[in-house]
Amino acid sequence: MTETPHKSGYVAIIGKPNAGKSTLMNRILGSKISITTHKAQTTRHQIVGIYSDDDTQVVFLDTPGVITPKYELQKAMMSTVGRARTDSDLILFIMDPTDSHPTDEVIELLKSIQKPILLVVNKIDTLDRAVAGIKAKSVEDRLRVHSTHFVSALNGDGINELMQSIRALLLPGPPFYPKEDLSEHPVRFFVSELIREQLFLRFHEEIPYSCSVEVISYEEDQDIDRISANIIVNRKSQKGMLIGKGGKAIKDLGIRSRESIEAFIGKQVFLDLHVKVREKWREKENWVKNLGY
Ligand SMILES: Nc1nc2c(ncn2[C@@H]2O[C@H](COP(=O)(O)OP(=O)(O)OP(=O)(O)O)[C@@H](O)[C@H]2O)c(=O)[nH]1
Ligand SMILES: [Mg+2]
Repeated sequence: MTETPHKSGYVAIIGKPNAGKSTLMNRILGSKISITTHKAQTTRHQIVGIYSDDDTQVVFLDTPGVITPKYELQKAMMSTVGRARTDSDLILFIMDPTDSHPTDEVIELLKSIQKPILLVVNKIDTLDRAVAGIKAKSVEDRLRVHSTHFVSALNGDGINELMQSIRALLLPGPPFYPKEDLSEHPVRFFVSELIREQLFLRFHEEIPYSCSVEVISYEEDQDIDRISANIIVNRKSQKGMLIGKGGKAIKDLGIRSRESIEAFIGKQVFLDLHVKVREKWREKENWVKNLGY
């Protein structure tokens, strides 16, 4: 019997905002590593998600949705996409066939790339396969793709087949991370992301896009982790909206965030939230850098 060699590689997940990139990565890993919401531009960083089995390790790079950047934060987000595109061995181009806006920016970003691009048509649970096929064709006509896959990141349809195709394209190589690792970010990072997820779920219009979350301290006690975090807003008027009447909004945000952090780390949490104003932080390069983007 010949032994199959161990394979490994980096796979970038790239696509428009809201296409389901983070949902897809979480589905493949079977674990919520990257936050997901119904709002566009949820993901702001490169989120590493590590898939391992006996003879494979795939390091997925989830990325922010591709847009034409308007302010410094978005510019930093697009540099992140560019880095993932460069650092990966192959690319998953995730598209949402129910999105009526063109995919021009993604095609532009990927058209000169000399590595395999797998077109992943997501959300097939929501529309007719033939319609999805027509949408896929419109991309295939403009971009050289290695293969096209129809999946539902939400219910898992087509995910095993997609993984088989990814595996087939990987080169023999050792694992980069211990096999039990799922990611590489510190707990503080996940905490700030889970708070940001609640901001996206609970606030509207400009608010979630104007906030950043900074974990100020993290103390581990035997039975409880004590976490203090600042929510940075872009304008003074947003502070009042975040706090709400009699502090109700921030209190509710704190409860929901604490619950999701507790579910993530499997331990009781005391969460202390404060709102800070950094006038126009999104537009200032030093602040954007300072806040970890
Ligand atoms: N019906 C359906 N909804 C999906 C599917 N995949 C993702 N979604 C939904 O699409 C929305 C966006 O999902 P995300 O995973 O946050 O999308 P994203 O591409 O990471 O978005 P950004 O981080 O903003 O670029 C969420 O409401 C998901 O639940 C799918 O296969 N079917
Ligand atoms: Mg995302």
